[in-house]
Amino acid sequence: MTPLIESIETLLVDLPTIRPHKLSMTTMACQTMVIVRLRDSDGIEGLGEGTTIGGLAYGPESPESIKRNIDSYLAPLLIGQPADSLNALRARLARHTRGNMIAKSALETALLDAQGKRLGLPVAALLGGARQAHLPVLWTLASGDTARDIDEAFQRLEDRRHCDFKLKIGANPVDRDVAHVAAIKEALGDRAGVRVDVNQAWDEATAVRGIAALQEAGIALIEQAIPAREHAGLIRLAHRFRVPMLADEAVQDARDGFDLAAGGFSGAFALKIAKSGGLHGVLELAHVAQAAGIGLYGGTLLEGTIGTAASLHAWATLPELAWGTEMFGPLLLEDDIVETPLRYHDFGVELPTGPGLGVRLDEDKLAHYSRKS
Ligand code: MUC
Ligand code: MG
Repeated sequence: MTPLIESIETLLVDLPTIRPHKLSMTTMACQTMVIVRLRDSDGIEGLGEGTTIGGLAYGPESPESIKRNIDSYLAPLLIGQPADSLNALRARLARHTRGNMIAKSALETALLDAQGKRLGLPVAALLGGARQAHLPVLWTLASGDTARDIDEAFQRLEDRRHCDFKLKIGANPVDRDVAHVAAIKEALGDRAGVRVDVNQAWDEATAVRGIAALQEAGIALIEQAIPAREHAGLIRLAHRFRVPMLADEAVQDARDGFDLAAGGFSGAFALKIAKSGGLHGVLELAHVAQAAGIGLYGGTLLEGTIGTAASLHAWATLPELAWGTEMFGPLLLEDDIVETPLRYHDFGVELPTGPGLGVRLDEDKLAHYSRKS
């Protein structure tokens, strides 16, 4: 008998970060995850996670809106439906609700986790099978202090945790940011790759000035220097500079990817399950990028272990990603809500094995960190 979706529970979980994480639009001291527990009529439970950065600082969904919109609008569309018909369920959500891609990603993750557990298969196998079992992971230096960032980078290199670093800039005047980045690159030399993420903070004229200096300093990749909607500007920057551009906020899904590619963009796309409404949507974007010769990068919205594991299952189905991944979210958090953390070693992370996502909740930790009201 086909199992039906019986209930969907959402929890807000607040976990402190190991240090302040400073981006152009906010500084995080805590990460709030929306954890989804989806239960089917055959007793199987699927887990999902919907996470953003800094409340409403990053995008139009906040943790509270993700929870509320799942509870009020999305979950009622799924309850009572066949649990094993993911394509039909995605179409149903798309037909009756707009936007809310992080919420949809959390639900799709839970549906895939449940189906994997039901069939005894990892999520990657449901997506056609993993091509990689260990994926490279960079680290973001974003303490807001140059000397502290340099110490942090050397520690990570010594521990063989990370050998590529992304620097968050855009909060300070451009010359100060460039000096900060150049000092870190100079200290690290050829031992590590250094990239920057401006998180949309510059206008195009500032970007031209900043990128010229960053290119000179040996920076490998420039992420989202100008506002998300300025596709034409991003294409101009890609044509103007030798250093490649990485589109992040500018590219949510396959349609954005197609627009940018058709407009002549070259460089790379940051893939995020949260931007594309789940694993299938993000793989559609990856396929557009592949068809257009645009590089792939496995991105994060700083999810905890559940969202990170879900992303890894998607990235693992792709050929080697030109720019690796940034799936370090769990390492930025002081604690975890799963029984066995992901295994980070040799500058990367292992794809979890076992049915579904391959992660199990630690119920005591979950209860401890769950918001009570
Ligand atoms: C972003 O915009 O890329 C990814 C790593 C990080 O530190 O912040 C995120 C968001
Ligand atoms: Mg980014």
